[in-house]
Amino acid sequence: MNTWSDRAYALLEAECRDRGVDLDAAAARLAALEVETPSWGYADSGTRFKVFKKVGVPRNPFEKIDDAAMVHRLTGACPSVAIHIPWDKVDDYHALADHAQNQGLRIGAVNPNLFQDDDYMLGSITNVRPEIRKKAVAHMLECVDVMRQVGSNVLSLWIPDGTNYPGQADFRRRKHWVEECLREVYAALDADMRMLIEYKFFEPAFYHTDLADWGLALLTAEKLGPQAQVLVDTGHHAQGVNVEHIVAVLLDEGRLGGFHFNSRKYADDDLIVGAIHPYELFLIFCQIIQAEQFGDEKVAATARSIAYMIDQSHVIEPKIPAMIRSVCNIQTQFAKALLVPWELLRDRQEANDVLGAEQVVREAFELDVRPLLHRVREEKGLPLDPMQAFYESGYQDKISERGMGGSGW
Ligand code: PSV
Ligand code: MN
Repeated sequence: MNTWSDRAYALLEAECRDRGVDLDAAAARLAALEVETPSWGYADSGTRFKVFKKVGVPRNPFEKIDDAAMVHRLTGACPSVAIHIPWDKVDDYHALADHAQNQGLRIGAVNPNLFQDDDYMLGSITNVRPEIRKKAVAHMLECVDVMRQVGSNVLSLWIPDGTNYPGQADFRRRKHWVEECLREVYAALDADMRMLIEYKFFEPAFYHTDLADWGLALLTAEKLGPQAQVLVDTGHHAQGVNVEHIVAVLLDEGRLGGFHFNSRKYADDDLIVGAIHPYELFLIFCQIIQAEQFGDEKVAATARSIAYMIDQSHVIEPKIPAMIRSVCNIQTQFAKALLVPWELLRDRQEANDVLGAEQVVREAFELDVRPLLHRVREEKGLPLDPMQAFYESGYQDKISERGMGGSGW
């Protein structure tokens, strides 16, 4: 360790000792944290106004995996990559999985795409035309088959369906179609596969969406069975919604399956995780760590099986550094949540000490956890500063040879 880290670590150690927090246990849990990166985060993407083409962007799914592998080499925390079909459609999925494995990666969640086909303009699994609903189901079944070929056990579903105007469609009929179609897909899952259901209250539809919120996603998951769980995308809530409360409820019900992390200021902005509301991210992790450590068997098991995934689209940012920054920001807030003195917090809650309890949580957020991150990286033989290591690696120059404008939406 360098001298600054040594001094800062000693300070952190003293603070943890004072609060009765086990720093070694925190380091071990932090070292085990895995965050999945999305293949589409390495590709060209944009807003509805413009897709900016970039030099060095992957030209195919294999090159997206190369970039994801680079992020894993530098952070040691991203051993899997999510794919989106058909964006990542290839002739030979075994070859894609082998390519990942050769670089120390595995394929993670498989994401069907029900939002880019002309047929889906008025809905996919809620379309009033049965042949379109059938087509959407067939696509999801194709994705289950892809899962088998690449060795994935997470089917990650986002259903973009909704309406723009009152009267446009019948809510209850559509609700039945959602259940009917997803039941068919659920029935095709192998025993070790999970279906994660993502909700979003707006966009592309603006009057209503069929899976608008965690309540609807949970209701649907419960109707399907134990292999169905809810996925929380941090960008998919109205302003001011208490996401950590949703997380706590879903954990308690054993139905929190995964996250799509990103940051938002206004809507589903897909910015770098932790860039806009780091305290919210920390408070989400607080709920999870508390559930891991103090939840009953079901709750603790649910917390330990959460699929942590990033869902970002980089429009103006250089894509690989943006991903590394996101991973580091996740590690930072996760580390802080690991340092909350839970027993002290419980004492203050029992005493109805409002400000005392708030202080316990806030002070963990205010800790400087950089030396803890350094310790974990050093123990894993990783660069202490993955961003700096990327800039010094020459990788960006190497991928410039790919030229301008790779694969995008
Ligand atoms: C929808 O906004 C979403 O969050 C879903 O997860 C999609 O699969 C993803 O974005 C596409 O970028
Ligand atoms: Mn998402």
